[in-house]
Amino acid sequence: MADNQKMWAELGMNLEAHDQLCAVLPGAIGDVFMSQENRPECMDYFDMVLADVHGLRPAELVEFRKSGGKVFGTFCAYVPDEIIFAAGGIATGLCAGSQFWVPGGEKYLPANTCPLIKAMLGARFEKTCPFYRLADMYIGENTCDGKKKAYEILGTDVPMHIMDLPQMKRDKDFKKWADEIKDLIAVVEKETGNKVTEENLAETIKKINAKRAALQRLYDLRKNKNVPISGTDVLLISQIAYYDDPERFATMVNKLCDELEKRVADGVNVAEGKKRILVSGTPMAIPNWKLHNLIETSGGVVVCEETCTGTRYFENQVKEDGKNLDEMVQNIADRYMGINCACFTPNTARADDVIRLAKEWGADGVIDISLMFCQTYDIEGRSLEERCKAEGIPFLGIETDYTDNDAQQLKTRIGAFIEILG
Ligand code: BJ8
Repeated sequence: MADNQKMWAELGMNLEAHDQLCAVLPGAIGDVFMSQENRPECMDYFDMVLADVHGLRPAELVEFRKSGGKVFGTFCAYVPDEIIFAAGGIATGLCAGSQFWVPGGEKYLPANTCPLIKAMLGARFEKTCPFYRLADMYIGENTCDGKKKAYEILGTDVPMHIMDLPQMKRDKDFKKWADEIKDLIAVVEKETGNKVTEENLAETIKKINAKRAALQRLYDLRKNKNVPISGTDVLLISQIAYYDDPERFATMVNKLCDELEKRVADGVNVAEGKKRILVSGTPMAIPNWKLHNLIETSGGVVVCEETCTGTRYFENQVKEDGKNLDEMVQNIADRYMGINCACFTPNTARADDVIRLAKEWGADGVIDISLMFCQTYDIEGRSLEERCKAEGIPFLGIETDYTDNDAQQLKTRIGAFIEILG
């Protein structure tokens, strides 16, 4: 802890404010995670990472920087980690899921902005997140309007590169995204002083694919009638995926999956008598566990997430058959353009995904979440509801933020929804 304090001070953090943030974490971990019964033993690793979330990984990244390495902060599932790692850099997620950072963000943004975006700015400008402090460069992306404008403000304080994400999926958009990835290559090469080559890119494509495969394996285990792990625990793992070392992360997830396979064989079920819920919608950045906690303490179990802290992050591999840099980049572009975010139009494929996932994971109902003031997901929620209803899948739409102000009301609504699932 003393070492952490020294590191945080050297990173120029506001230690007093940061102490306040750290003070609430143990209680939250106890309430949300430790109160669960019959957790898999291999959750130990992820619990440890969480307990020292601002210490362990930041210390590794600080050491990496001391040896000349460059760290790139990212905010979106479309930014291809493969490129950053191929250039010898490290990519780390900078998603912000705590209400603690929201008031800080409101100093720069209108109050009616999505809490995720406000928290991003609060985390940076209030100097209370080591990841935000240590990243040498941020890689943003043109997705929703709020993020776009927030990146302009972040860019006044930290080097930023913005990727221009196409918002349609025509052939020319796939090519355009490949061009954007080539621009990213030039940016990270300049920052790191290293070249992206066919050899190192082929290696990182395999490495990130292995991480995706581990997550897919974990998710597939939740298809079982006996659910071997809670949705809350899997959400934590999906959040950690954004910033842990990819190889170590894949190893630990696979180790957990070995244990879960045994649990399934032994008939262990952490959700006896509970209703199976598919969660869809906006991402839940760490430490946003609000919805999962409400569902899983109201008679439900989350068996799958169609979110960027869920299937959108890991479904579909990058093809490994690229014979030269151009082909490899196009393969990367094709995989990422397969993500169905609500910032695209038309985006009917996302509803197809939700229906497919609900069927494959045997969900009794879908709970769709939109972070407050997220127009694209909120608007899409309506057509999603129609599609689900047409398929006979019960649907509940929720709009919420990071506060607990609506927790009681949501618990009542979620409880009532789960009850009608029979
Ligand atoms: S690929 S979901 S990570 S853009 S919730 S900030 S959309 S107003 S996060 Fe996202 Fe990439 Fe899409 Fe995924 Fe804006 Fe909506 Fe806020 Fe959002």
